[in-house]
Amino acid sequence: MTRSYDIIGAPFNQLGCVTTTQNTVDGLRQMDERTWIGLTDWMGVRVSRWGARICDLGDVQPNNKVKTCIESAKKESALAEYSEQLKSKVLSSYRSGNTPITIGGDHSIAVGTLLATLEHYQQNKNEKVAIVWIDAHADCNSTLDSNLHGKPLAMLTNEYSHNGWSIEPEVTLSPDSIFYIGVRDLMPSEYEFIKRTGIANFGMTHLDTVGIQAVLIELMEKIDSQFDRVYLSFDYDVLDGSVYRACATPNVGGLSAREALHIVHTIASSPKFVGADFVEYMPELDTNGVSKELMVKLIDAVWGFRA
Ligand SMILES: [Mn+2]
Repeated sequence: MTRSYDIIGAPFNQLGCVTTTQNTVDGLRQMDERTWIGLTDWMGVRVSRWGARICDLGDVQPNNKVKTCIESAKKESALAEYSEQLKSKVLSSYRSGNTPITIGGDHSIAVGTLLATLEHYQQNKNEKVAIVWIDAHADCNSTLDSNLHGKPLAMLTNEYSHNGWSIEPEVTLSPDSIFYIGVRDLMPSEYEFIKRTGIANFGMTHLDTVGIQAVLIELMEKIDSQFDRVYLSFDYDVLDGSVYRACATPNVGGLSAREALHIVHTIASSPKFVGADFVEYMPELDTNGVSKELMVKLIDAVWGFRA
């Protein structure tokens, strides 16, 4: 099967602990004086020389309602509205038979991409979707404090119930469909939630002990035997923060570039793979362009290329 990939920009960076109105997706697309690489140029090479089928659909810009909600500090309402916008773009990619790759934005944009994924596969086709969440953080904080980019999995599993937030039962994410890789910085409510629900957590200690290949074999066996589809959500901060610091919350002791490329390539090679997010990368914090080069390589790994 030759896949057709859609790139969808989600430059929504208002719900993290560092906000920006700069277009973080364009920062990744464009080549600049620091590096020889930019996503647009690289995509052009894959399409023209390698026959890849990739189309950049442009950005889902927050509409005026989202902006008004942000200005009046109605963050849950802003996210609900932006998620509707992003969801319809991702759904149309699925309906065209394509594989959407959404580039954020902070991790709150995964609410929109996953609502589309759960509506298309879980609600409409009654298929079970595994969500592989590659992140330094568990992003299932259900308390009212701190920022919404640390809560998308609480919001999608209906564990978060503040300021009118709720999810329809048909598209609620089941905790047993979540697989963490690289999580190493939990909040108490997250620790309790993971313990209570038994979410699979391939943390760094486990990775240190058995190695990345053993983790991937175990993960892919579970997906092959228990799920119909797999979706990948990649948070830049899962990478080792001693090198990769172009985000709001760099975290030392994470994945190496090789490990991250191996994980992304393996999951995206599965016939059950349906789509991916890449979030939290902030080009303006990328002082030497190394992170940008890795981000482009990671997306290239989704397209099936790996060196
Ligand atoms: Mn995250």
